[in-house]
Amino acid sequence: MNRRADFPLLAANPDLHYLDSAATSQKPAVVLDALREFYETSNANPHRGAYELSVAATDRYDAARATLARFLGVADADCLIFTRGTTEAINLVASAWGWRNVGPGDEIVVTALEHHANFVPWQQLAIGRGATLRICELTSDGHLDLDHFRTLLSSRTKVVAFAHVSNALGTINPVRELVALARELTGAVIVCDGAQGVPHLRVRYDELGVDFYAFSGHKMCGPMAIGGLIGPRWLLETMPPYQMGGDMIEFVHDQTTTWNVLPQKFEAGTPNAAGAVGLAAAADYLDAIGMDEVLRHERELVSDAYARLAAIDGVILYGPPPSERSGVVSFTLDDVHPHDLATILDGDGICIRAGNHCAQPLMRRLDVSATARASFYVYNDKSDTDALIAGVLKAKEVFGHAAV
Ligand code: 7TS
Repeated sequence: MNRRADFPLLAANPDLHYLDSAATSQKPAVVLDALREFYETSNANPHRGAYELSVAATDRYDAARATLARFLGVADADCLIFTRGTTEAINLVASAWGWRNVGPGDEIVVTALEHHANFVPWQQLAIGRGATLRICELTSDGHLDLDHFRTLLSSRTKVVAFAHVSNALGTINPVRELVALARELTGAVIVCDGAQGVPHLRVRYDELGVDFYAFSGHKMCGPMAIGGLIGPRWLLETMPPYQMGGDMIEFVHDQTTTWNVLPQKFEAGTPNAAGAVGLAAAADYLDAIGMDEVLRHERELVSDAYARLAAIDGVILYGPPPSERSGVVSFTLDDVHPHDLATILDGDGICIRAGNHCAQPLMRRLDVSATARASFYVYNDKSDTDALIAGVLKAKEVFGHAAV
């Protein structure tokens, strides 16, 4: 089905082939309308005023949280904290929980396919607290090596952090298996980076078994600078606030302060209420398509792209087979630098990502400095793949290699 017409930027640029949705998705009109409608009808600072308009803003913000909680299978909506996105959500856990609970001799387990947002906060926590960072390696086809993962886990493990889906390879990690191993062998807090999970898979937080789950709105058709952290109430209640200021306090005495209840304890300052309302509209949009259909559509496109790229002499593809990944395909072409390839493609209106995808530890393991990455979403169709393949063949010619 062609959903391109739902997205004003794409509808206005019929020749544009947007294949960088893993970086950020385009936004449907229903999301842009929701943002505008919030500011036109309900704009006031939530939680601050006793007047009707402020109550309306608060209601809209709370309703957005309830919508997201439903969409993500979170029974206790107060345990869904709005953040700027995945990066802030993971930093919140590493700071508020990590710095109190991780110490010398403890271990933190991460994986080699993490985005820096789920790697550097843990690495720096380990350095700062005298703990050890342990890194789960990958199999040759871009899956986590579960045998290695098992060997890293022990009673010393305080945190186990992994992505739901890899942004660079599209690998879908076996979350329940990872959780089962971590629960069996450690007493660790389990953190899942869902930045590439929520946009592409049907996520039921309450069934995943992880403790913390982080996500970003802008990769799931929502606005930028809104996303969230989901966590268990008992853990969130024992954690100190991450930031201090308005809204997150109960009483401020001269020398001490007590904290507000969840979720406000972790939402200091004026919230991005319009963003939350826009994000709820995005969740409703995806829900109407159905997340199973989203993944089916992406798989169809990525399978076709994978097969056609594989048929081009000089293309190397990275990661698991298409049936085991989300809508991402990472590749290199001969000795053409991925940035040069992206520039050639850009000349024909084809937007792909080139670089290390904020996953330098992964690039080292793949033994490349960068890859080209095309990522598909609900608005892409076969014409985008046709353009991609034509662009890659053209780049081969431009850089002096005979096209197949
Ligand atoms: N984790 C993963 C798996 C991601 O893909 C990203 C962003 C983040 C965390 C950070 O999300 P943010 O919304 O807080 O920035 N990934 C990408 C990408 O692949 N290209 O640009 C951003």
